[in-house]
Amino acid sequence: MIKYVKISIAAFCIIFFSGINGFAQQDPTQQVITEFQKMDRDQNGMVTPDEMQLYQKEQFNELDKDKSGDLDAGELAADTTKMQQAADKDMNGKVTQEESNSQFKEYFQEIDKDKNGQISEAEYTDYWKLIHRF
Ligand SMILES: [Ca+2]
Ligand SMILES: [Ca+2]
Ligand SMILES: [Ca+2]
Repeated sequence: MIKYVKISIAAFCIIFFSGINGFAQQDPTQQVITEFQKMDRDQNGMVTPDEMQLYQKEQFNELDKDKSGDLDAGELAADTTKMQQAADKDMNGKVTQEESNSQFKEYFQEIDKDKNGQISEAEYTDYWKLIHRF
């Protein structure tokens, strides 16, 4: 199983890097890269834990339309990245700031494959490719 996943990442990288200029706007890979660039504040090509937390807060506040401090089902429906939706650990249909915060810390650990404390664009796109299988 692990072997299979590694092979598919390698295959993806080849397709990804050789085909990047040909990708259309609506390509999911392009959307993921756009999201990565939003996270990468200083645009140095790496996302730090601080940058991840800033992104989390911004995304949360943007979705929290009624400023109640948590995201209800209606607000979560507007979450196009689905990153906040996954944070509802107790499955009560609401995501608190605390849940959201700890979810993004988990994301960081999961995405940072080489454990160097920073997320590269390749690590980020590989992660979403595995999740969404595009
Ligand atoms: Ca950065
Ligand atoms: Ca709310
Ligand atoms: Ca890394």
